[in-house]
Amino acid sequence: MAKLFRAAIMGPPGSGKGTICKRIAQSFDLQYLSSGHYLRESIAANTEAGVLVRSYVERSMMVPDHVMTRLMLPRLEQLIGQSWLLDGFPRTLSQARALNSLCQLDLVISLNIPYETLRERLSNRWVHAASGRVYNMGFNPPRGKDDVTGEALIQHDDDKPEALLSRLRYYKDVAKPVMDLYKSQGILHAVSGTETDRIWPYINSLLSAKMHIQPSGAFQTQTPP
Ligand code: G5P
Ligand code: MG
Repeated sequence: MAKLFRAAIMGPPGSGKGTICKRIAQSFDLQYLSSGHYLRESIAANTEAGVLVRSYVERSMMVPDHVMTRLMLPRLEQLIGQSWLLDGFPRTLSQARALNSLCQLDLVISLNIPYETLRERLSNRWVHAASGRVYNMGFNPPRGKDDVTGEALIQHDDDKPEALLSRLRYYKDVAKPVMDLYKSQGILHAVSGTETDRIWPYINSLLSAKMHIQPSGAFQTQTPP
């Protein structure tokens, strides 16, 4: 049986976590768990927890740690014996410690994307409110409205430059101790760049080396010499 492999991707809003995770999941056949996806699922279910979650997510604020760990850890417990990849969790030291008490990660990738790039991307970002599907008018444009439902897309107020700057400052402060923890464990790899397509070959090689396998799937061949 192949060795288990557990990884997480960290990065500020708009850094490309979701885009890269989808490529990794497809190429390396890993289970992919996105904190944002589960939060939106709980909002859609309109449970008591979902109503609480909505009040944070709508203002692009961090959801409290105890809510996050209660949402994520049971899902990971169900994946005992499987390899997986986390998108957007853990984001705080408290979340990282809770995760550590369940299992040890093999690799953490931190996306280091310049502010100007994030600003430009997020100002081009349109979202299908009900599902959370994200489009970028330049990089992955919709075919008019939402590709799946045909419903209208919206733009978040929090993606405006002033709000974005304070969100990014906050992200840095909170992420620093998490990155220090993973650095001390020798599993942190920081990747810098302005384009996902250029970052991807590096991440692809990193994962191939760490997992001792050749990737399969749609994103195998990239950047000819
Ligand atoms: P989410 O859903 O995790 P964010 O804000 O962290 O939300 P987001 O927006 O999902 O992050 P991303 O996944 O890092 O961004 O990036 P992406 O969606 O792949 O790419 C961003 C945009 O850029 C897309 O339009 C994409 O097409 C485009 N793009 C990608 N690459 C390129 C490129 O090379 N070029 C160009 N031009 N475009 C590109 O979390 C939502 C909320 O839930 C809460 C928080 O409130 C959060 O705001 N939350 C938590 N709270 C506490 N603890 C946690 N662990 C939490 N997790 C989530
Ligand atoms: Mg995302």
